[in-house]
Amino acid sequence: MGETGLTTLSYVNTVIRERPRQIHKGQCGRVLIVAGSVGMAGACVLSTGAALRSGAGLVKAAVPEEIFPILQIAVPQATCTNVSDREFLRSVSVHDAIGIGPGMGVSEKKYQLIEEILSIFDGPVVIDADGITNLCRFGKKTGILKKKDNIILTPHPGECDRLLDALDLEPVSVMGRVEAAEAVSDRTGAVVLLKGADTVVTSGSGSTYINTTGNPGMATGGSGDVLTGVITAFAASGTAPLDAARAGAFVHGMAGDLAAGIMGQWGMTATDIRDQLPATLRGIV
Ligand code: NPW
Ligand code: AMP
Ligand code: MG
Repeated sequence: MGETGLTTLSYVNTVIRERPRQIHKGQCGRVLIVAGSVGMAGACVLSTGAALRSGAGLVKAAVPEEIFPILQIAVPQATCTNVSDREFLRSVSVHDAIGIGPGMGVSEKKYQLIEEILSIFDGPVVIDADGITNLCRFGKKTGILKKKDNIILTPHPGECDRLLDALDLEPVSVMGRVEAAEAVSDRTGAVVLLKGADTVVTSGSGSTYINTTGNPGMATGGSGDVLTGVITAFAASGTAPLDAARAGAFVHGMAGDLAAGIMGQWGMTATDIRDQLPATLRGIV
């Protein structure tokens, strides 16, 4: 284990900057969110909404057609495309960053979709939740797990255990949080964000940072789906993967702290975290 640093407000101030006066929406980041399924449309609503609330200029959700109406009503600013339509794959490369996984479901077909997107797209890709589970369950041991630039993996400890198992490593409880995150990063080449109190963000041993925001009120369903949207938006704006993950964890945690201040840790939900993103960013920029 190398030295670890902290992610603080003064660092995030250097990453999230004032917008140039002449900027237009096409220059603020084109985000694609591949998430949601019947029964988990909410995960996509949260990621997509969070990306919009984190400065993304244009956001598209790739979802099953059955849940278009939910998305279009809950997030009217986003467009929808049918994730099962192969035509959709042709538009993948116009995006600046892609977020894959929240509530997408776990199946061989979903795994193949992820592989296909990764083979087409060289920009930053945030892989979370079912995206990680698909890679672990259906990817060959050397599969995802083959080194590719620009990948950000955002596991919670349960998902991290799946990654560690796929890599023939011990679970988080044995390795320790920092060591586990660093090991996954070293082996995959990805930036790894291990969620929880004191979120760890690392691009491998020697470049590891502990987040300083957030609270136990964030232990609520959908909280991580919001984080996917935040990090994808930051990456789409041109922020490098390690910085996007560190700033994303900080901003998400700070929005959680604002939400807890208003709603309390017991009653706050993921939508409260999403809804505090604008005030959080207003306080930073
Ligand atoms: P246990 O049993 O709790 O101790 P899963 P998921 C273990 C979507 N969602 N935090 C845990 O252990 C997500 O985006 C949709 C969490 C259990 O064995 C995913 O796509 C919502 N778990 C999908 O649901 C809102 C921890 O890991 C396993 C842990 C499934 O995601 C909710 C849980 O992992 C949700 O976001 C930790 N600190 N440590 C929606 N409204 O549409 C250990 N575990 O099975 O991948 O379940 O995280 O709920
Ligand atoms: P997920 O499990 O994917 O929904 O993600 C949960 C999100 O809430 C992550 O960003 C975690 O870091 C955050 N979170 C969960 N529990 C805590 C906690 N006790 N303290 C701080 N942040 C937390
Ligand atoms: Mg999650």
